[in-house]
Amino acid sequence: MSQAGHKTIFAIATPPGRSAIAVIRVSGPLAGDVPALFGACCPSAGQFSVARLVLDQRVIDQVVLLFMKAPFSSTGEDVCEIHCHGSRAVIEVFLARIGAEYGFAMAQPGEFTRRGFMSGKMDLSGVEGLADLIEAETAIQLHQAWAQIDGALRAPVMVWRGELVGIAAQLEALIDFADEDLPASVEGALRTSTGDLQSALASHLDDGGVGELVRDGVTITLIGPTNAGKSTILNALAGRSAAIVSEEAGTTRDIIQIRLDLGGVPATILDTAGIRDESGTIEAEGIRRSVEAAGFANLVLVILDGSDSTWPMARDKIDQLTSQPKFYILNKADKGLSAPNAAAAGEMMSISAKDPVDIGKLVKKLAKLLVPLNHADASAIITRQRHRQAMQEAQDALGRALGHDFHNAPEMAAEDFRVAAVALGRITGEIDVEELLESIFSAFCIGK
Ligand SMILES: Nc1nc2c(ncn2[C@@H]2O[C@H](COP(=O)(O)OP(=O)(O)OP(=O)(O)O)[C@@H](O)[C@H]2O)c(=O)[nH]1
Ligand SMILES: [Mg+2]
Repeated sequence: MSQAGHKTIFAIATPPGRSAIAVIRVSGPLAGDVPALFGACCPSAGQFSVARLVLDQRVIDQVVLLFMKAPFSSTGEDVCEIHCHGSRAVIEVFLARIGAEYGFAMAQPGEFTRRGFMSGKMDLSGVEGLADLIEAETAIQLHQAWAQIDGALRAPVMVWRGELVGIAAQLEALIDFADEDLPASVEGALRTSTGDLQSALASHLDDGGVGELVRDGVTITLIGPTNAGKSTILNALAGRSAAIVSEEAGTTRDIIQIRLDLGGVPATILDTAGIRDESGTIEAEGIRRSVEAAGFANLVLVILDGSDSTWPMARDKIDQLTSQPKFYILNKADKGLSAPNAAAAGEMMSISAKDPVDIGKLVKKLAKLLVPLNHADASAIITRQRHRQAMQEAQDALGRALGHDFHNAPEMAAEDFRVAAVALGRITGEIDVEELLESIFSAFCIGK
């Protein structure tokens, strides 16, 4: 893309505030002129230099300057970076001086990435991968983000799309020769290719949603009768005293939340008010919130006092409150398990919240329950709902295409192949890209 007509944009690329180093990034046709604004020479393309930047004959900072020539930069434009000391005053002076120069404008959030996308440096799934990388909290999230950036989804989608366009073109050619018979071998080959495509799409669609799970994280709500040990378990999982624990029933009222890395999947764990009948207004509101929190959890962890013989009744009561997937913990195993005959092995686990070994086992169990096939290993290529929708749309269109008579209605089949190709094109951003860009680019707000 030509650089002409573009403003040169600039922004601080590191988080605001004091830091050892801050980076000011400039991209556009005038990027190479920035060092001269401060009495320094621009380094050669692909090189760096150390320079004292001066304004009104006074040193502002000693910096490292980097220069990348179009198109060999992340935006595809000339890019100059100033690595300065992370002092508010230094940054302020640099930004003010650059902003005062004709042809320069402060970058909008995500504008560097947008320019990279527009210049063809990245496809839409790559831009999403970059946004995911910035948001990543666990190692598996970052591996998944890098797989996206490196084309784990883009590469197969481009191949499938190319094949679909090819099949549609062959069918369209037949429309002009309607009277001639389509040789059986050609139709057979087209149907086989379509079947192979369907299998490829199906194998990825049938991934148990693990990519979205790794990206979005999961919510686990602890719920149970008062005094069962919910807050004790939350604290043990957090490794700190996040919630008040006491032998008084009805201690927790508000929802308390912690974050946990569950085998690479980021999890939000919610501790809630204990469920009981006789309670005051405030506690009743707490209980209402508990049930509400259970309603949006990926997993409800029902905590019961296993040493109390009434736990089977308590379990039945909780079962009435929510229909979300549940797993049951019989806590206080150190005091001896009461009513052992009522325990169902598969969906229950007995622990002592005070035993770190048991807590370790619980973490493992949760990771297993929440990560389908236990393979949160960043191998899934579908990481967003929109990828899944587009691939499902393509899959449905292929099913319809195969239902047509290639001899008598090639145009109908060709149309369905085109619909499938368009659906896949949305994944990489070749089609319908504008409405998606704003939401994705809003992730790139660092330093704004
Ligand atoms: N012996 C034993 N005591 C436990 C265990 N877990 C919790 N407790 C004790 O049980 C009491 C209640 O624990 P909490 O964690 O406050 O229980 P809770 O379910 O959060 O209670 P509410 O917030 O009132 O609903 C405290 O005295 C804990 O020390 C356990 O595994 N073994
Ligand atoms: Mg509590």
